[in-house]
Amino acid sequence: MPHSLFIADLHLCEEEPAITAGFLAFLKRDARQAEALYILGDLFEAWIGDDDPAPLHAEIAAELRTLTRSGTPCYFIHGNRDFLVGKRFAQSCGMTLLPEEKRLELYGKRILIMHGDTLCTDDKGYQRFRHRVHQPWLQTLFLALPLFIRKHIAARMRAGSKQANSSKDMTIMDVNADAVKQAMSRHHVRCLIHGHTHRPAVHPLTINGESAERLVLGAWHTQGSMIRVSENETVLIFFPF
Ligand code: LP5
Ligand code: MN
Repeated sequence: MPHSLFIADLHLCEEEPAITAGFLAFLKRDARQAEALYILGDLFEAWIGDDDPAPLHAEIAAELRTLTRSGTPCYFIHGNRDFLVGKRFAQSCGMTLLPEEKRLELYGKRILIMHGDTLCTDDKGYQRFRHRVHQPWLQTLFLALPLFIRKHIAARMRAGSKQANSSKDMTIMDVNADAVKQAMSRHHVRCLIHGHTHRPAVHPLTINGESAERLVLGAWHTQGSMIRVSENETVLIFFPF
């Protein structure tokens, strides 16, 4: 049955080889059989520029290139950890960068996809932080810094984020119900797929009096998580690495 796959929040890094191995197996097994693969952000734990020579990045690019050359197109939406993934890296993977909100028409269904961080509007501290680091001039300045300084800044930000999160209420870090409804109404969809919150679930909703659903992808900590969309189903799946 023709289908497309969606994943997010793998947080790939050198320190977690089991997750990388799980992703590479997923690319060879599941993704090959899909009509398209959509990566909805936070593929990497942290991205500080396409010029970072980390061997992990080259390995992932080579495997994604193999997938895209074999005939499965791959699309990428930035996450809050890898919003600096650029055209150069995307090109080396053969994948297409999408805007932060994208409406798809798949198998007769309209589906909105995004990373999910923009829906967390109650997290004012994060939204302020996001607004700052998304300023093009600041990104250009950051990318012009030597790699070791960028690594240092990224580590400081990660530490700052961990500290801030430890004192934040759990509900603040989830999506805001009105933000969800507004985004879905804006794009005229009854299905939304996103990641970011690491709270995998299928939430039934009512949007403008019509039944709708929000599917949340899981993070790849100890198992993989994907959503498969075909003509017959839209389903959240977990699988071992
Ligand atoms: O990522 P996670 O799961 O910990 O929490 C997120 C939000 N945090 C972030 C920050 C990222 O983790 C940092 C990633 C950096 C990698 C790329 C570097 C590129 C730099 C480019 C500069 C132009 O996204 C967190 C949310 C949580 O999700 C749930 O939604 O709450 O938000 C925060 O924690 C934001 C805080 O409220 C404030 C941020 C403190 C940052 C401290 C900055 C220190 C800067 C030092 C510079 C020298
Ligand atoms: Mn995220």
